[in-house]
Amino acid sequence: MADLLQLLLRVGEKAANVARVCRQEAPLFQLLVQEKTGDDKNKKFVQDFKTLADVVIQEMIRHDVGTQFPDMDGFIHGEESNKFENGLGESVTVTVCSTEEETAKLLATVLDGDHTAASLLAQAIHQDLATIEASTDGLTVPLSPSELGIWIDPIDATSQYIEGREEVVEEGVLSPSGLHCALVLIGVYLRSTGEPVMGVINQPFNHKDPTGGGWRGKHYWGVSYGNINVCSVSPPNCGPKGQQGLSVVLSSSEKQVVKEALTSLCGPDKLIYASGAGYKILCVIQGLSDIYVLSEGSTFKWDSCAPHALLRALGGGVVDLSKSLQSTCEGRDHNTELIYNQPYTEHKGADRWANHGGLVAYRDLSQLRSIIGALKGKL
Ligand code: 2IP
Ligand code: CA
Repeated sequence: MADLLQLLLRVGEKAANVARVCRQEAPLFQLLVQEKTGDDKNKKFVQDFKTLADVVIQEMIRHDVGTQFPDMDGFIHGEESNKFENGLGESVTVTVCSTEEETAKLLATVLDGDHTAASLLAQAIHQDLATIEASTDGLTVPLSPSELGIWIDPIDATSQYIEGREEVVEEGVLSPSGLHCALVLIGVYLRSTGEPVMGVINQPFNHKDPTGGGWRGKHYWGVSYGNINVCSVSPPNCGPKGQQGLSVVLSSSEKQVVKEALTSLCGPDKLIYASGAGYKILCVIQGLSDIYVLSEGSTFKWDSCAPHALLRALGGGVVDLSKSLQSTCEGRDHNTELIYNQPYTEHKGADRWANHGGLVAYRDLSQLRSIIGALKGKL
């Protein structure tokens, strides 16, 4: 597991590099921000470039993990399908090839022959990165790759990534929108039970290099299995809090009835709105907010798996909101925690992997109970 964690940290950093390169290199940036529709759309160009950037990152992670851990092949899932169809009805499967040149050639076919853009992307994909500094020494977890599966969100909060607003983010303060909300999320779950056991989060746009060297990223990781709970983020030292002190982070599109119930519980000024499902859970992990509540089924397994593992390592978790509202269990109800190995078979496509019941991300069980109590009978 320590080997797998090291590899995921490295591929997370490579993914962040690809995300940064797409914004830094003019030929790629132009493709990223242009939305071609109708007559403007070149029929040889597949879908949009942002989808291609997502797929390229996802396939790179799949390739690198599958090469080092062949037992995980077939259990590495992501948000995007790697099969593209262009406006001419031609189908192209985007994969990472064994050499940079071959990958560039394949990418050029979906970039309508733009060899400059294809080469820049291929270069970032095939870059060999040094080992990432992480105090994983002595970390042994009795799990083998053949017991594990992976969920990848190549770039969460894509809209913030495309819009690209550069906020000056103060350390330790939740900042609602901007490039820093875009995250690479890689979560590992146990195939048998579906519980999240390891997570790597890379924030490609954490801060700007003060010497003018462009954006610098930051990574976070956690492992939670049995008695082993290790997280790169120290548990926030919040001290005991009354209900009036609880802060809740929400999607700006959250329902009015939820906002009202939570305002009654926590008091005014305690509801904060932020972009990105992954970023909101990261805010709970870092103690920038106590709880994240989402009443809609608008997130997916790839959004929650990685940050869920970090929260578990800190003693918290992520529960299904609608199951929690029905539960009569007094203590921790393990049946309400989100799991990652079972699709909703009555749904189709990506919706099979949605967190349909909504979710609540928490660090402290008593705070979760207060929130569930406040929402009971309201939804
Ligand atoms: C999105 C993204 C959105 C989020 C949505 C996710 O993933 O994180 O920001 O909505 O749930 O599925 P909101 O910001 O309202 O919480 P992606 O950007 O990868 O599509
Ligand atoms: Ca997402």
